[in-house]
Amino acid sequence: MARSVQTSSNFRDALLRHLTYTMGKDPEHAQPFDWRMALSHAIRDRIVDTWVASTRKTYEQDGKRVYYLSMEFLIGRLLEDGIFNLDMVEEAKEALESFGMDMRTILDDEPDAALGNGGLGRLAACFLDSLSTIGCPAYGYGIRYENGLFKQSFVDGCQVESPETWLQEPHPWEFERPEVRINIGFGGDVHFENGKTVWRPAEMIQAEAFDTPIVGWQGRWANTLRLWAGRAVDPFDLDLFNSGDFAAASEHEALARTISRVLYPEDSNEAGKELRLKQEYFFSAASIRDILRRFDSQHNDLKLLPEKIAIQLNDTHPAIAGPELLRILHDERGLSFEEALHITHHCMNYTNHTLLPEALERWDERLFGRLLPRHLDIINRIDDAHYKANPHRTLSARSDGQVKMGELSFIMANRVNGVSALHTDLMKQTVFKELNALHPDRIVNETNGVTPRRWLHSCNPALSGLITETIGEDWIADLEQLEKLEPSIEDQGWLDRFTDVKNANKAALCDYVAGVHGVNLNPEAMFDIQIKRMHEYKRQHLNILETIAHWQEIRDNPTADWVPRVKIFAGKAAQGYHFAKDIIHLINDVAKLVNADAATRDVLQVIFLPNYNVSLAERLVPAADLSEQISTAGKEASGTGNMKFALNGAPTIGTLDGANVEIRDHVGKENFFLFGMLADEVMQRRMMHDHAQQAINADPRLGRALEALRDGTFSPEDPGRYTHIADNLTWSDYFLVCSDFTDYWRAQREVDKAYQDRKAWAKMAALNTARSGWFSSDRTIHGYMCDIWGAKSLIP
Ligand code: D6G
Repeated sequence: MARSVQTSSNFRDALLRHLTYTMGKDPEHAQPFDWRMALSHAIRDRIVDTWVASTRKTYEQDGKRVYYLSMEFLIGRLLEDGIFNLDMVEEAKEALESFGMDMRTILDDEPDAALGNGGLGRLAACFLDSLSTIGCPAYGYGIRYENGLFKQSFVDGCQVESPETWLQEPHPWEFERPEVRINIGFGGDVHFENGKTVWRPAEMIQAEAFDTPIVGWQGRWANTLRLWAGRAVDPFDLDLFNSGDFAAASEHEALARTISRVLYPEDSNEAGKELRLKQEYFFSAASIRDILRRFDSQHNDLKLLPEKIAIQLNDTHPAIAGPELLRILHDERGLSFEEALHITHHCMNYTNHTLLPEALERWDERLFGRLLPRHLDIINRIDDAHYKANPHRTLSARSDGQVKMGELSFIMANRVNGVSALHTDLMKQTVFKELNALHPDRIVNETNGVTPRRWLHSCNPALSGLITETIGEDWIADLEQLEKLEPSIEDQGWLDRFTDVKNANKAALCDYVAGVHGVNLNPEAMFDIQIKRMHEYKRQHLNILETIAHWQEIRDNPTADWVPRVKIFAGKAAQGYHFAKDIIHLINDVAKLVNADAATRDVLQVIFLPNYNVSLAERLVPAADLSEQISTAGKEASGTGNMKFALNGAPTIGTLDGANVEIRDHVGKENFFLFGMLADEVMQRRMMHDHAQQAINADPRLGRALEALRDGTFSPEDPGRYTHIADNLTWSDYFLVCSDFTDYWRAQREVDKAYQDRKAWAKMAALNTARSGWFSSDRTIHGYMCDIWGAKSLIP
């Protein structure tokens, strides 16, 4: 639809028209910002054509709509995405060049929309891309945070946070919908009047819709990402203003706006917890109202709801959407409780993303009841109904003074899914063991995936070009076609070209790091990369301990035949997670010493790149030789970074955890560096009270690396700085860093050996690419459509 109607000279005209009439600039005076806005508007026009046509078609065909509710959408930059999905790279480049502008400069001017913390939010963004590519009518619903995930910088090696400001400049991708404003209530009380239950909230906040079109591959379909912003119902009190109290006059507006102000406010204090719960209800309730409004515009029988809509809860954050839909159907629309429950149950599905007990949401009943009194009643009735149907059990969404969102989601949902085969199995054996026994058909597995458009075609154009030249371009929307590359991998000429691409990507990363951070990396070295949120279970500290031991060993024997390595880290630590922040500090301190060490710096460099985000990942993933996926087995539900690296030709060093298991199955065990305990061994090992000391006693390298933390080697100005990390690893080590260290060291030396045979390494890397086709999010979405939603593509 979108691409063929315009010729490039037309596109140049469109660009100039937007520069002139949207931005009010002439080409002589326009800044990169003006060009970016003009280009974004010119591209957006093409997307809108598709968008309107898709919306119209969904109405005409009365297609089943999928609603993906998520607290996070980590979409990153949209201009490059739009240009690639519309297949307009050359046109856009030529049009800009005709005005003397460089496209890369313009693309890099766009701020990164960081409306998420990590994997869960990026998964939601990949799913939106796949839903549009497949042509499944779908909406993402979330919050329009004014400040996304904080910006990270380092001061003396320590993480410092500052507000993220993606909305400081006008955002060309969204459409404000002032006509879609929904009042959301909080607090107050519940009355029984004229045979009906009525909730009278004490406070109202308005949710206003902002829509962003999400276009799929080749512009054939576009769905909507609808984000809600908090507004005051009465934004301005004129009486207060006239009485001279200017601040109080605008107070309602300021308070209402805090609800969509920041992503995941610090929730270690009571006020923070309350805000978080309010955010969850705010966007879930606004979305449910909007979903019902759209349904009502086409249907008048509520029984049809499960046939016409499917709601997916991305983790428990939107779990309150279930009781909210039930409340509206029962209290406001007059259905019996049983009927309302039945309908709600058949509309709702829940994705579990973690087995970590501290990450499964639970709310104090008093706080919950104060904010959502009617919902607390409803949750009691849901529990009663569940108990009645299963009287021999006492499983409950409410117990010990808490509302348990995981259990609530399970009980409400028609389907519950895990995000990798291992995670789904563990879910059945652990957190939902008893619920699974009651409802054995409810849990299904949908292993995560990543969109090949962003995570290969656009972030790695040279590799994409080589693949297209070899097997044609159909792989972009049908990633399993990558297996057709296998015969070429036997051809040394082709393999050399594959290696040239990797080397060029590494050189580009070196230029970037030198330009932005003033550090010269050795492009000949192996680029060994660990990028993800900082967390003890992800074990960045295992990686840095091995790096320390490696450095010590190189110093012992500097003239040996060492394989040069660059260890690259990036990732943010939660503001209140001090241990994780100390690990960042340690990595930066190790980097300072090691990079300055004349005896080792030719063969070992360490760098921690600040402010990890989607755009930085797009630079790092294509340049990686080795992917670090080293979580304690049983802790990483899936991972998606692991898939991005494999797809871009970086073999994994990893544990049998999350989707690593399936990656290894697909790429072949000879193309994956496995180490570490299995999930059940982890559980057994933890029962030994002295597991860490035993591991330390058995491996002098580990003992020496820990000693370097204790004796202040890396922090001579503050020798005690890392004692607590060494103590934690020696005396508690819940995540079994010490117990896995020796095997990790072994696997790293195998990596060294393998990398020395560059031809064999290139083959291994290329096989990782050729065999990663299954990890497309298109495959995942087809799985959801078929096993969970019963939804269909509307693209003929
Ligand atoms: C999106 C797409 C736009 C449509 C609008 C309202 O912004 O074309 O008009 O949604 O659609 P409904 O919410 O009324 O379906």
